[in-house]
Amino acid sequence: MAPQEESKLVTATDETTTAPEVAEVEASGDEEDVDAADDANPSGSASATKKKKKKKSKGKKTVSSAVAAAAAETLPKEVIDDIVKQNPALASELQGLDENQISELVRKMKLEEILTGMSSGGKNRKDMASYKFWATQPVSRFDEPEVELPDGPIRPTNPEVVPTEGAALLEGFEWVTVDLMDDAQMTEVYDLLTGHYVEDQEAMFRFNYSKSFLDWALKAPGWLKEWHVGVRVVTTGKLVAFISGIPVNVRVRENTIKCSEINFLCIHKKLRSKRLTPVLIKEITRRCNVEKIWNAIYTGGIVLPKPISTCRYYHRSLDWLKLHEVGFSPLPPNSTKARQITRYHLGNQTKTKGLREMKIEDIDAVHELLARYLARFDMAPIFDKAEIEHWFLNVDGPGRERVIWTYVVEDAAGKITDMFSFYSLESSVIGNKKHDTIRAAYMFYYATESAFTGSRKDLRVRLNELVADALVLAKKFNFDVFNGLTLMDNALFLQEQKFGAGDGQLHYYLFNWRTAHINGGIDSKNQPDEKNGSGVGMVML
Ligand code: MYA
Repeated sequence: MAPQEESKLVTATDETTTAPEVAEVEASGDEEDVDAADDANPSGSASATKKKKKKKSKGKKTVSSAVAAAAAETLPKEVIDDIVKQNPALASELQGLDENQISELVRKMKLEEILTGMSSGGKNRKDMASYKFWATQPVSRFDEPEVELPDGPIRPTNPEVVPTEGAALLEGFEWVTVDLMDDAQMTEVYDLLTGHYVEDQEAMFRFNYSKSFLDWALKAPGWLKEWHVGVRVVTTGKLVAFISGIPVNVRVRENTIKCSEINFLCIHKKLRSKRLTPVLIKEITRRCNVEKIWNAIYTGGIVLPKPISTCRYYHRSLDWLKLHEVGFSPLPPNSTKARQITRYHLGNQTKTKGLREMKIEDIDAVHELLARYLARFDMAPIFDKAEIEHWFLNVDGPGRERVIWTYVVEDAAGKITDMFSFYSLESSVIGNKKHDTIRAAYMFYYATESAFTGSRKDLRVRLNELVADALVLAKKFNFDVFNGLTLMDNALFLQEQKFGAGDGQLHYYLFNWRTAHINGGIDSKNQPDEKNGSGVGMVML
């Protein structure tokens, strides 16, 4: 699982911020040991160009044809203006074009293109060849013919040709397998990510995954030490790059694929734009292939060839004033601080009868309920019981910070009818005098019998009850904001529970697996798609 890219509220309406995206910022601090590596160029060509990819997608299959047709042909001008306004990624791509050019471009775009900020024929248009590395990889392409191919691998696999050793790195660097059972090495990964991992576009916030979080995320059942890959400077031993995988079974429509879930790709700021990323990706691919794993799932805030789905970030303020003070939540022009604080006020009591924390005895029931619930989506993990225990039950211990909160609802007959969970992920606030962190709770998995016993309206009502309680609990545990995406059935509660749109999107990718585009839960106006929901049932950390 892997969520990516810091997002913050957008200003359009009463409640919003701006969204997360990969930001490559100037190198800062912590530089002494990597200076020797300044000229490192592991793949032979260095490009210092600051790139932000927004590409044309020629998806062979698109989302609901009605919506796509509307987006492509029939949108009136005011709707087009609205689409551009609601979608910061697209707006930034269209800067500098006149009104007619914008209308023309947006009319020609498919929904999935609008959502990723990719325009068909605009100034951002780039062909596949411009992705020097990704054009060589077994991933779906933007320039594929619009014919429907069956789901399946893109490239045949051949265990005979898997190299037994990693490709040579440039002199001065070496591959290492990071031993995360060793606290000192875990601290090195933590330090690298804390200083150099994902930031928002304006470099105001940076994800700060705690060591407890990394322990949880990187030691999931079946984890392999060899999939925790590092690059060190030979002379100093300094860890300057990292990429990881964990094993996961993912169902994509009717196929279940044994995958690695790739996450925490990070390169020290002093080593950016030196083409080290392709080398890291090839090495983790090799190590997966050694284990006979030929497919992967990953997410990112940037557009690469080619998203199978795109979700949008939403944020529910819990401590509006703090979020405002750090620049996360702007004050809407038609509001006051006092009104904003009142708007986001929450009581301190949950309301759902039978709600309690999940216990070890609930594993079977949660496993069964969640499996049925996730079967409703086009793409979802297939968890076994060990994974349910790992992902949902909090592990206490000396020096461990709490990462996961899971609640179940037990009815009068002792049956588990609902469950929900959220995890904790702090962000460092960069350069703010008053606050140095934001404590964010992220919506994780949930499930409810209401999906099977009633109408979509009943499901909506139940999810709103559950999420209202989740917000109360998150507030009680001192979180400042509750984040979610437009995946699963989130479109049914985001607006009612006062989540505001973020300025970030999360793109989902599959390596070596072809499938049609999956609905990310946003409609042609980049708003939660209450009617169709999302086909994404996979939450990435
Ligand atoms: S997403 C989180 C990514 N991490 C960050 O954003 C942290 C902060 N940023 C950094 O550390 C660097 O900026 C990174 C790029 C490392 C992101 N995913 O080395 P370069 C391509 C994939 O000169 P840098 C996560 O963890 C780019 O298009 N590719 O670039 C999931 C270009 O290729 P092309 C990316 O800026 C990771 C090339 O790299 C990404 O110095 C999933 C340039 O390399 C990205 N996020 O460093 C990885 N960013 O020429 C894929 C840039 O083609 C896994 N690039 O355009 C694939 C499956 C593998 C396993 C398969 C098993 C079978």
